[in-house]
Amino acid sequence: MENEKIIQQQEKKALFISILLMAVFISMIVYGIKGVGVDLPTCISNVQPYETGKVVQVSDKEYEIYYVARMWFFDPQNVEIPVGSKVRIYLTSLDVTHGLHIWGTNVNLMAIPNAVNYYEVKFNKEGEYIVSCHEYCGIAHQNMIGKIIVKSSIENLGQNINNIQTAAQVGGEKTW
Ligand SMILES: [Cu+2]
Repeated sequence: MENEKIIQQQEKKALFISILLMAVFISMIVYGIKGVGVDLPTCISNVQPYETGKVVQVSDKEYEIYYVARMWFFDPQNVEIPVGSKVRIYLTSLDVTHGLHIWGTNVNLMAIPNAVNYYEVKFNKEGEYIVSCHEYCGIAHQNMIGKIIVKSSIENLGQNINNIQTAAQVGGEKTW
């Protein structure tokens, strides 16, 4: 009888600790999403697969980069944006499965033919961010390198203005 009581108490303790642990784990997930802004990359269906890469300036510090991955380069290869920009990244592939990782950020997407993957990132620090393929895609896989150059102000951007379309030019349309 005495033994049963002790076992019951120990069971209660174990139950309490496991519930407490569950609460800690769930609150860590909530903190990750709300506090740190951790998000999962998503495959989206409201953007048609496209064949040419482009950079769209939506507003002052808001950009969209439409990446195309193919053997063995990214289009666009180099992109310049002002510091503090919010960038929506769209990615598709024209041939095989590639990957896209932006060094120093948590952007890590797969480039899949006939599908568009999406992630949003904010660049708070100036510098050159390497964009590389992380999915072995053939003989020249290691050449799949691009750059996102984050500059202190928009006046310093040296890129060809023809490569940038404003949202008005695109007409807010996300289909081609
Ligand atoms: Cu590759």
